[in-house]
Amino acid sequence: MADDQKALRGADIVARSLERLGCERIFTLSGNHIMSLFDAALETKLDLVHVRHEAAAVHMADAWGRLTGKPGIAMVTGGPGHANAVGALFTALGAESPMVLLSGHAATWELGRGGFQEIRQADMAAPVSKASFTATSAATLGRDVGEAVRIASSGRPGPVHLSLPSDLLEERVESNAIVWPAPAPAHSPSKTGVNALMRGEGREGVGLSDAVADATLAALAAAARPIILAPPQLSNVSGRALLARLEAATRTPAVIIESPRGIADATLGAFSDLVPRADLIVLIGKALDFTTRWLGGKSFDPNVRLIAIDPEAALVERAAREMDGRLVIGCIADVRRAAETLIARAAAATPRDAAWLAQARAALDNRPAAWANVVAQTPDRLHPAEVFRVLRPYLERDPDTVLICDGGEFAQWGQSMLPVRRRMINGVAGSIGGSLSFANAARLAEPRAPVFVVLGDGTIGFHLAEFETAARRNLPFVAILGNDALWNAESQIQLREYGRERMHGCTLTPARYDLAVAALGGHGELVERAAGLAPAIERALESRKPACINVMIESTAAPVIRLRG
Ligand SMILES: Cc1ncc(C[n+]2csc(CCOP(=O)(O)OP(=O)(O)O)c2C)c(N)n1
Ligand SMILES: [Mg+2]
Repeated sequence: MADDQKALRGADIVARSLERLGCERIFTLSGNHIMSLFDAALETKLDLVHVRHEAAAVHMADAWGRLTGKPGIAMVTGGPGHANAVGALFTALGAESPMVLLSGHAATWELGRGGFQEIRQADMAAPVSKASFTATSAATLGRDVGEAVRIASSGRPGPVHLSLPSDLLEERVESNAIVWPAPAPAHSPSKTGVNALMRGEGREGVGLSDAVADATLAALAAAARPIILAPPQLSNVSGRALLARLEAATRTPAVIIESPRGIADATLGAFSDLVPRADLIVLIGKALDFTTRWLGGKSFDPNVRLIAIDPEAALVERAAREMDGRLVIGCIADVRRAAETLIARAAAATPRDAAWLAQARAALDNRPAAWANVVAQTPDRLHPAEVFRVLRPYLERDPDTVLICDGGEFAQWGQSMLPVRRRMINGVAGSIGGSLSFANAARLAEPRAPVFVVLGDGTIGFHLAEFETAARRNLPFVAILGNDALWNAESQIQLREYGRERMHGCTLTPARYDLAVAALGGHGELVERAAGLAPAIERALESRKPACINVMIESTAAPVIRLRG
């Protein structure tokens, strides 16, 4: 029956609004408060991908947003389901990932009366969301969903939470009273709706004026050793391509800061040794924060100057405060539009000498020669470098391969030694555990090219059951598990800070995760020698199942790459 002939439930309005906004699938886990939404989805083309923990649904929506650029949608039940989901929003927030968490919620008439699973959900999600709100009327549910999707992908992208009280989902609304969402924009939107300053301008996002672009280019030209730092939101294929064009146009190294290790990210080679020589830093959408060490300490020249271009006025103001007179230009602008303007205006400028850029690229590409030959000193164990030397050619076979790296010491080796074209890492949040969910979402977004995951044995325990989701949904990927029977990253801190005799609370058993994965319907391999790894990868790929290669590794600290010494 057509929409205009029959009153619709609030749940139908939500489901149809998502469809109108171009959403294809929802990552979810069932619960009393959202069964009306499961029912409503039957009347749409929406694919419900249901998972084994609410945090996994959020991680999948996060990965979907990062990979496709379109907001990923997670849907969980109220109370405990919402509480489980909230923790994972922290990762999406750090990664600047466009995604929406829809949470079921106690009925409005129950609120304040001790309703079933009643809790202040919007308050709970607020610190880890870009916006967090609760629907208040059935008729406007569609507009609320539209607003959530719009905010998630505007300005600095990020997670948005919307709670949906169960009575509003059940309520019927006459078709002429329904407020549908505005249709999704044709391009990735660049508007910055959460910023009051920009709302005031009444424009679809803010570009960089020619005058500010030219002043920025002039400052770059006058600097001897400038560096451009870019945000996680550019770490996808289109963002990296844009940044490469900006680097070429300005002949200035342009680097994404997407790891909690910041400028010392092992992906960036010996970059941290180059940074103290910089005399001008241009932050284009990158927050001045711990990852950039606030441009202070030994990592930076005390006279280094800053240009801050950011979609959020508050971050430009923060940069001005932190820099105490050394902020030479501060400007509110959309990141991609600003980069495009700089590229266009740079064409008219005299190109700077390419020597500094060449030095910077050499530092970024720097990897110790010893890594080509290093082998484990322990029998029946592999050194992480041995693992990634074997894995690398498999990644390079197909340019569309997706690489997912979790946190921990083993995964840092992977981040450092494997190519980055289409890669997701845990990100600035520094949280571990999302990678198996990322892999499931990546496989749904990329049905053909291989998906590889690199993670540690501590981390795999967070969402091991997602192998069941993968097997049930027929989502093959290959997880390379570095098993050192240790939470090694934390163990390394104990060794460094408190001494060998005070190391405790971080050991695990060399558990057979490969057998667990096989029991969940996947493919498992145990590898104890380097020669066994390539055949195991071949068999894992051939199995066309979600696979876990449990590689017994020597416990090794994360790599540190220096230009000297
Ligand atoms: C959600 C979350 N919990 C805890 C930590 C702290 N943490 C970071 S790395 C790590 C150890 C990871 O161990 P494993 O996965 O085995 O990797 P390894 O370091 O041993 O290679 C821990 C506990 C974190 N970053 N995020
Ligand atoms: Mg470990």
